[in-house]
Amino acid sequence: MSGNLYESFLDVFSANSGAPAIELADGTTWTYGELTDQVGRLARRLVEVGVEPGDRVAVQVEKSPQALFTYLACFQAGAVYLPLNTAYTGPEVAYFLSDARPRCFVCDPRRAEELATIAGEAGVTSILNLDPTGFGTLTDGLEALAPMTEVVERDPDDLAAICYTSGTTGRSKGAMLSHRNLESNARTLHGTWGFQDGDVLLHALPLFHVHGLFVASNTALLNGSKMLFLPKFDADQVIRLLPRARVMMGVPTFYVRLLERDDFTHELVANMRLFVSGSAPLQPETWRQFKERTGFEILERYGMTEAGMITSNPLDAERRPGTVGFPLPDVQVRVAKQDGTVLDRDEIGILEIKGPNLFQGYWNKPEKTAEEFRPDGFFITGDNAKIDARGYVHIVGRAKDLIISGGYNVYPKEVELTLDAIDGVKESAVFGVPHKDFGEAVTAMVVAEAGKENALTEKGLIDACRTQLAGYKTPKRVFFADALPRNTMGKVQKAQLRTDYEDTFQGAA
Ligand code: MCA
Ligand code: AMP
Repeated sequence: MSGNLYESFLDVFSANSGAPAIELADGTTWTYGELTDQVGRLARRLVEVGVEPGDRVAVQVEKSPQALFTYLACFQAGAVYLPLNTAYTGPEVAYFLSDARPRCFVCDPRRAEELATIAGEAGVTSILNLDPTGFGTLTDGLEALAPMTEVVERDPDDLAAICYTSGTTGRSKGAMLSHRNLESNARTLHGTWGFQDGDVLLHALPLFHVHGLFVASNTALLNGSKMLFLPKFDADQVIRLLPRARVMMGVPTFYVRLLERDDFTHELVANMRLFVSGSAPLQPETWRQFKERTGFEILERYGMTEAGMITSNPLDAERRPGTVGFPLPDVQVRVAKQDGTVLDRDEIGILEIKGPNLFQGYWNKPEKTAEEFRPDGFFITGDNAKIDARGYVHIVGRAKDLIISGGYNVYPKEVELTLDAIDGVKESAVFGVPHKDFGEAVTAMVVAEAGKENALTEKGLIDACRTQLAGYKTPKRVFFADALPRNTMGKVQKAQLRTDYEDTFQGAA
């Protein structure tokens, strides 16, 4: 057996071939046998269009069973899966494709014309498409293809996926994840969260980030579980399906939105076993309200694209709100100062981590990779943390200048560069302020060039950003000032801006 993660999945799939793998809201179901067949045909299609082992396959499509099959087909064909958020605009996609140089790009047919030009310019030789209902040039004529039955041999350290994560400099970096990284994390989570026969996962997360793909899907696949598959989070649909589910994973916004509903009740979740939250801090208040309403203690865990999951509150011991629990069994964590001095319990510093889940570095960026690792192999997460006397990890803030909105990361620098490039903008500062629904909301302060003050409007700047940036990165509000608040060193005082504008979205849903 090689190190290809798909071989491990196949063992489970063949043992469960008659069992349901995916069920859509309208009841359409694929068994594990049908899933295996579809994945084999898609792997054949990828090979047919010239994909070779180690080639990147970039995919920017809406969530569908076929999108999940394509992900698995990449593994079977020995390719490297490169998921892209469907919110990314043309200019953003252009950057990812020119950086990663994929052999094949699968896009949404509704954007095929725009994206085919971009992909062509980036040197992509095979451009296919897939719509939200599973049709497109990727799947055309699939039934006539013989399913690939073999799994391309891969070393455990070979790349399985590249996931882009934005960076402090404004440029996204491709985190390279190996088959070992994904497999170790999936097995660890499967065990730690007690996956068992009969578990049904309510899957409402997007498929193009670590949470929905490697955490939710991989654990369910390893368990041979059924996934109730929603194209996106929709409180009505979640409420309708919860009585048939056993496990749900979500970002805090999911839980905030459910609690707003009067029909989200104790009785509705009688069949549930586990609710997991992550990607952004879950407010202790939300945790308490959820427990009061349902009797369930949400299990909060912590992770990042570069390492998958790192810590988790326990399944069978006390889950502590406001903490992210203990390091996963095969993961080491420590808290250190900027200079690398390791700190004691209860002292606040930057969390550093090491384990089989830790990525192989940033694609094409060896210097950036080197900067973020200690000589003994620990990775510097950029999250401020402390480990308390009982060993629970608390994330207490971020050393990196990062906004997390509804579970999506936004690096202010990228938004500032976009604003600064707009005619009439002298400079800008982008910061996050509290938002009831999204946790934090992207907000900007802009200084106009002399004489151009009247040419700039809030709406004009937001619209201009939207042509360049994904919607979730686009500022929800823009304020104007004569100068940015700076300290004596000339550094923009973002903490000051966050405090000054903290009430901007008060009451916003
Ligand atoms: C959508 N919009 C947002 C967000 N999502 N604005 C700010 N933050 C967001 N997260 C904007 C759109 O641009 C649009 O704006 C408007 O909201 C409606 O869009 P729609 O897609 O209908 O929004 P929604 O359905 O309400 O989506 C909110 C959501 C979604 C359900 C919270 O964003 C979501 O599923 N988030 C999950 C993210 C995730 O999976 N993160 C994991 C990353 P306009 O109308 O103005 O254009 S992995 C990770 O972080 C690590 C590894 C970890 O630990 O998990
Ligand atoms: P990403 O770059 O999308 O992988 O996001 C990773 C970042 O999300 C981490 O570095 C943390 O800042 C944040 N994060 C993930 N889970 C949690 C959590 N449970 N509590 C606080 N922050 C979290």
